[in-house]
Amino acid sequence: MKTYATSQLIDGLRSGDKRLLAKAITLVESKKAEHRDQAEDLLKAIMPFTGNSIRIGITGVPGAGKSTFIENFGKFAIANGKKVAVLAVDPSSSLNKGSILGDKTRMEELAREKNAFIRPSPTSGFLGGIANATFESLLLCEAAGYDYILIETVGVGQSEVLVSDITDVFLFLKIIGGGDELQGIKRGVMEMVDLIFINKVEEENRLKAKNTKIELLRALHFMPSKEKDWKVPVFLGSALNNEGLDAVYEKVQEFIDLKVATSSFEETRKRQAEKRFDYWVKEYILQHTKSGKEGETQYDLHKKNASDLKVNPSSEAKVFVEKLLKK
Ligand SMILES: Nc1nc2c(ncn2[C@@H]2O[C@H](COP(=O)(O)OP(=O)(O)OP(=O)(O)O)[C@@H](O)[C@H]2O)c(=O)[nH]1
Ligand SMILES: [Mg+2]
Repeated sequence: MKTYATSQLIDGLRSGDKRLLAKAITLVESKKAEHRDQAEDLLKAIMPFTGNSIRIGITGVPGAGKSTFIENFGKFAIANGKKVAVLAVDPSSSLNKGSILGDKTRMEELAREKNAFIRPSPTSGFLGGIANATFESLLLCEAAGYDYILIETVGVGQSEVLVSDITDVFLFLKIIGGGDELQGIKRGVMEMVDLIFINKVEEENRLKAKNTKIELLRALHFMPSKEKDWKVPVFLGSALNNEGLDAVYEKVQEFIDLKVATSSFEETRKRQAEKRFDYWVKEYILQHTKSGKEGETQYDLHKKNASDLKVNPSSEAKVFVEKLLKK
């Protein structure tokens, strides 16, 4: 990786250079010790310019139409004078180490917009998970002046870092007949969701979609509300035909206004920052214990003990950490 001076990255992203914004993201994504110092310098320097975007997580089963939705929603926001960044997380790319060609091509029109920035990232491989550095990437996009950060991810399953841990709005894209269990509608999603958009509603399935909406509203009625004074709305529309996205756009603003008015906006961001702090504490402790020749040897040795199945992994981890932190 070609190295850039921190000041060069800051000036670049602040002045709207998308190539340098991309370089900055690559830097914060790196776990290499030699990159971490610079990454932290960079994040420290841009901190005053962060926090001003609306962060939206968009989830749905593969093929639900997330990328199509983001493309048209993004274009709508841009037409309203906003700048839009997209962080698309592709679970498969961590397997083949590739980037998400599919998403890139599907968001072609948005990618051509001057006021749009699209960044595909690999995930840690978990459904609903986001890449380890998605939060830090989001901060860089904010410092670069983007008003909306749209994060695309599949499902909401178990993961170390969930998209709802770093966003203000959680939007669930549902398709009819996809199997509710499969779509995580029974649990998980319903507890986290702020807005639901039933996608691919066209003439032939409109009636079915309306019934699905009634069922969803009924189910939501029995859920404890995540946000005081907020009833999760269910929209019908078509991302492909650009139908219903303007209503979502307005509703997102209404939701943000409500959260700001009740202080829940700031409170949520504070709780999220605490979680992020804990994430990095663990990460840096792991890196610290593994650093240096002795650390590396000890790490490999104790990990091997665990993999031999003779000792239990948690006890072995405790022995390893205590030994190294005492040194
Ligand atoms: N008929 C119809 N097709 C749509 C609609 N929205 C998306 N599609 C199509 O559904 C397919 C999948 O759309 P994507 O936007 O790639 O879906 P995705 O959720 O991003 O998929 P993954 O990234 O693979 O999880 C594409 O062929 C889209 O053209 C819609 O409103 N109506
Ligand atoms: Mg997609």
